[in-house]
Amino acid sequence: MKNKLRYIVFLLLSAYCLMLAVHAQTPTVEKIEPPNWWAHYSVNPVRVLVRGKNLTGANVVAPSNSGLKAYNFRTSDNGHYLFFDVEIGKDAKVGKYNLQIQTRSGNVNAPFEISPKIARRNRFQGYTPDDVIYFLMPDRFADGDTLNNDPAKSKGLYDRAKGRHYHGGDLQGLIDKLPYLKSLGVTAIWTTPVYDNNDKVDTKEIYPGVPETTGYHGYGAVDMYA
Ligand SMILES: [Ca+2]
Ligand SMILES: [Ca+2]
Repeated sequence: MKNKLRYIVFLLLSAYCLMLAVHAQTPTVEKIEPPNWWAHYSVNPVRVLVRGKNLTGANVVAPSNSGLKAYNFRTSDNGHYLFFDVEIGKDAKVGKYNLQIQTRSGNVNAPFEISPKIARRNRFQGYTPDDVIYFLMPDRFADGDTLNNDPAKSKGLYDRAKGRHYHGGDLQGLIDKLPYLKSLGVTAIWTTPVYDNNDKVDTKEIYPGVPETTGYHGYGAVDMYA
């Protein structure tokens, strides 16, 4: 009787351990980039990157009614990155869909949206040799909104006493100064990147006498779609 009880406990423990092992390998999704693409866009298919865990050997299946097709799956050796192409069919309808990521240890959904085509008229304009281009760094050009100077998620990176910390400039400042730029004869503006940059102090890009820098210049993007 005692042996039988031991055997049952052993079986239960084994089953529990197996369950934990399978659960530990279940794929997860942290981020999908880009999170959307446009119907009838000239760039098609679009290359998509999923960041997550346990993505090794993944296939991606698009919903049958979506008009989307996923193929060319490739994962990094550590299973944290999955690349694939999404083709948006001519009949694909605008809307929010779930792409199902399938691995041998389980499935997980990644949201993906088809957005309406954006009209070109009055939205996009190139430049010519006749343009006068003004290059500026938004953080250093003009502070049009002091409320955004020291965001909670990157507290302390704003410090006007430090040469390579954020100084508070923003797009509102640039908008406020458009009449000034126009008065100079400027017809086009080139800014340094305005993507979300690292929320921590940069201890790698350092200069003599400057032990800490930040992404105030915009060239340390961590999220192209924030
Ligand atoms: Ca500001
Ligand atoms: Ca940031």
